[in-house]
Amino acid sequence: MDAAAMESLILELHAVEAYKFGTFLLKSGITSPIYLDLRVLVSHPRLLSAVAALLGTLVPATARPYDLLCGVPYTALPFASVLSVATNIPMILRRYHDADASAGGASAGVRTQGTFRAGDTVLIVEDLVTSGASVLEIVAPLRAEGLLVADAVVVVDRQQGGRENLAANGVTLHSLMTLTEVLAVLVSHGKVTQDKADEVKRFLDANRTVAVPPGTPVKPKVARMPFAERARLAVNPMGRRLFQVMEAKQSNLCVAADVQTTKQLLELANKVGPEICMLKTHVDILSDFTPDFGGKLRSIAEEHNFLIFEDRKFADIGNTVTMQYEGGIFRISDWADIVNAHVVPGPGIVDGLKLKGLPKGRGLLLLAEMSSAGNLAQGDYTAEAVKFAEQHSDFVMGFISVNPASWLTTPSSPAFIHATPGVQTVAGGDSLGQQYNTPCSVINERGSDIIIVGRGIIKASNPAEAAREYRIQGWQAYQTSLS
Ligand code: S5P
Repeated sequence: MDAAAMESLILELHAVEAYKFGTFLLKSGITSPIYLDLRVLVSHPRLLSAVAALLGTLVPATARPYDLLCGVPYTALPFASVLSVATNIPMILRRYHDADASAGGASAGVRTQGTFRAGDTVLIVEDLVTSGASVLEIVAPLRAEGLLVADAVVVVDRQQGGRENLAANGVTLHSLMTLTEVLAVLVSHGKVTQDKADEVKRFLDANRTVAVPPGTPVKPKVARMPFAERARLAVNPMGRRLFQVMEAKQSNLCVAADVQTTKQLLELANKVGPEICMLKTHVDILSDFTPDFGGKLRSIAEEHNFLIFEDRKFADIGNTVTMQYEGGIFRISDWADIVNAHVVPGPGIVDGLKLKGLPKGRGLLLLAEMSSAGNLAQGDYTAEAVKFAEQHSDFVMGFISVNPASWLTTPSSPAFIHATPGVQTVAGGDSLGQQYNTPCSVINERGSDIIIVGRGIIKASNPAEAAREYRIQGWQAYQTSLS
């Protein structure tokens, strides 16, 4: 917007009393000598539609195309609606508080309304930004649903840290005007006195960085190194390869293929293959296992470039597990790139598995934690699993973890990978003790690397599509958490 257009817009907003001078307590908790009330625009449709159109020019769709608009409730909803109608870009609606979602009515419980798909890009529309907290409150749940949010447009940037807080969370702020620009125009047109303007300036100088209030979903708790760098740190070759596959396919999704027959499993592997870095099997569930199963699965894995993880959960003494790993009907070590083990028997279990697995270039995940309610893998037990891994980093590539952020302390930890089961798009559980967290929480808050999803994908009406959505959510969460 050029200077003349901005000047006339500022004067028009002044004429409808959008700028108020006095003493005001802002949502961010600070007392301000100026208050911007853009709600008044609903009484001035022509001006409202002019402002909405200008907001639409801030991020030209040609520069950064977006699929959807989302207004921050409530003041910005009319701006977003008018812009949506004018541009034919659909909107989505977020409720103001989660509590609103539990109110009765047909849409009770629905958090984001409107039609959208994971991977759609969303432009956030807001009236003004102080700390940026209101925008971040909307961005976090949208991202948790797999939507991509990179830009927010606002009428006024109050220049109090919002731009920086948003940038720290991967959102670029685009504003029609700043508070400084508003003051300059109003003073030059004699609409406010120089004294008043100076008071506002002093206030701005004293409140340049308004902190985001506690509890606002902000930067992920976990800052991490890119998988590509961690591939170089990994000691176990299969661990290195997994990091590389994840980077190449932009996928940190592992599907738990808990189906009953080899036919179903191979079909599923073909369907979800393009989306995953790893396929997890429970081969002892299959009712029709035949010795050619491993070869068939390996050729699908090669075609789609994923690794095979047999979730055998070995738990016996070293000598026994060597036989369980190599022999029997399943001959797991012949076809599974990765297996896992409990640490309850002591380090001998790792020695035993390593004896058979290492010469074949395989890798081992240790169960440091479990997802089921009331499980005993915690505290000292988890710490022991870390010690075992460090002592055998040539074979142990990482962990089955649930909340590694709470126990990751050792310097070697970036070399190890964390895979977390108990993942669905909605937190909750099943009737047998399974506990679910969302992809965003698993990666960003709990500090894991890989989401393991079973029923969330295999019971979906379209598992390939569901896998795509989980992959996007998991990968987006990873990207947000890059340091
Ligand atoms: O602690 C654990 C460890 C594992 S490997 N909790 C788990 O749920 N798993 C496995 O992850 C479990 O055996 C199943 O194959 C998968 C979770 O499946 P879902 O259907 O609950 O997603």
